[in-house]
Amino acid sequence: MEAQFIERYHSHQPSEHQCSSSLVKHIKAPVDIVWSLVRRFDQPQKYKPFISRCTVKGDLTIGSVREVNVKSGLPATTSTERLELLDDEEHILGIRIVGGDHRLKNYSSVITVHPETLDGRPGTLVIESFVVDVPEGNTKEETCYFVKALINCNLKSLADVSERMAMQGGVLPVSVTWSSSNQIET
Ligand code: A8S
Repeated sequence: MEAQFIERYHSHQPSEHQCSSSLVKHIKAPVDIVWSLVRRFDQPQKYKPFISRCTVKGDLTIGSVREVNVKSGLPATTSTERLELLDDEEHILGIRIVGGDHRLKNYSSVITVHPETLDGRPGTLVIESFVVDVPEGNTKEETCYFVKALINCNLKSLADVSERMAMQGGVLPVSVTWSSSNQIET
């Protein structure tokens, strides 16, 4: 399954001076909850732990640009990012970094979310992939390691926030939910 999704949505074509990779996370929350966080191009700080602020110029359609402020302690303060792809049917978000005071040039990423069953409950498979230039003075390995560490933090936090939201949804025991909804319908 994973391999098929990666082939279908995450096949970047890195050139010689670029690095590319994909990361996978399994989340114990329904796909709707996870997608509701991922799709908010205007509010990445809802789950991304390194982002302090975000402002969007535009109407959140393809081509909209967001200005992201990064928390202190990181090797950057701002990033300018363009919305490349937002598909609410297939659950795909694509962005491209077009500016900022960091070292990630020609960075673009795709994140997709897919329903799956985890321990017999609705869960979500999240896949995020990227391609980026290897900066002068760095190796491919170093660049990949740095970006993957950041994305892993984002995906871990996405899981934490989603799972908390799923818990707060206050799912009733199956029997109670069923009998009460049956009574309303009949
Ligand atoms: C994302 C992915 C990444 C964000 C990186 C890799 C970044 O926001 C941080 C540090 C940097 O040096 C680059 O989807 C940049 O957020 C946390 C400012 C772009």
